[in-house]
Amino acid sequence: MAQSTKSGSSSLDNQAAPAKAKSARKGRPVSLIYVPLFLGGSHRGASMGPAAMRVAELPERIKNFGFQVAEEIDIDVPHSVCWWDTQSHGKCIPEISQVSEAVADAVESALEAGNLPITIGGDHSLAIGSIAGAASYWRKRNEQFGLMWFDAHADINTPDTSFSGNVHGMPLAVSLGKGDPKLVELRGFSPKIPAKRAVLIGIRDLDAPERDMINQTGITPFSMREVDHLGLGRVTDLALASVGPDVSGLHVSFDIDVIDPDVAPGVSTASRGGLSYRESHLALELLAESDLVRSIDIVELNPAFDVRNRTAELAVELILSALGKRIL
Ligand SMILES: [Mn+2]
Repeated sequence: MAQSTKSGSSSLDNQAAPAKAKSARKGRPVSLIYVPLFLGGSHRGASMGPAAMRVAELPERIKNFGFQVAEEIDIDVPHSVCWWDTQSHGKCIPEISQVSEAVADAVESALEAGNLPITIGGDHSLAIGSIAGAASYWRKRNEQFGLMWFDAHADINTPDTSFSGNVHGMPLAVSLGKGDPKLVELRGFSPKIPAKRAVLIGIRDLDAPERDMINQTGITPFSMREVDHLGLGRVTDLALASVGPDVSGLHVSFDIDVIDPDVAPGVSTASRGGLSYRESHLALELLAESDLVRSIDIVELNPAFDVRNRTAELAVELILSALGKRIL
């Protein structure tokens, strides 16, 4: 069974106070949820993502920025033989469903506690769980939330359309209510979010069935063409307008492969022509300024393809931008 182990804040509090610690910010305490999930992709190195983020001192950097790290949770991922099954149209679905339950529990509990859950991958199939947890939280309050999905890919395949059978190409479809019932029906309701409150940003590498699916579902896409044409600042403003004025919060699902591989080489499925270093920061700075970000995924870090951990260090910096770090 997928289990989670919690380490409370006490061990963190015992560390020496950093010399340059700023006064506490008014932001919510952070829950770090580490998910070394690799079962949704083709590259086992994604399982090392959470460790690389710790090597890049993620919790320390968050505390130095003035936020409390309320908890660090490690989600167990089974080392299943399913991963070698190349024939399946939906690889490891029972195992990913099990992990998704644990991720959903952790994210929902963090939100209930008034914390900001940041889920660290691991492959993008973990968003099935994190979005289920966030959706469950907002649903109980009868409030709406928006979904900002940053990715080179659309992740909107289903077992019927996928060429690879890899579930990390399916989590957006699942969240919109399409795909294997074991994933779609998590938490007993579907869809987790209506397409009109979800946007895709930075896409550039799509399968033909994914184009149909984008049209069919009505999700709002901002491809790299729009980013090039309008600039990422304008695209982010349009994305915020698109999810509607009545959302109480945002879930940000940030696939690091949305960034250009020259800047972020440590990902499993690199695609040229992505966001620049500054564009990736700007998007998260602007979302932080909206004051709506309530849950975050940072996914697809693959240290096996990284260069001296620089992609992990970039991912840590991006999290700080999402928490409100700015140039001035
Ligand atoms: Mn993705």
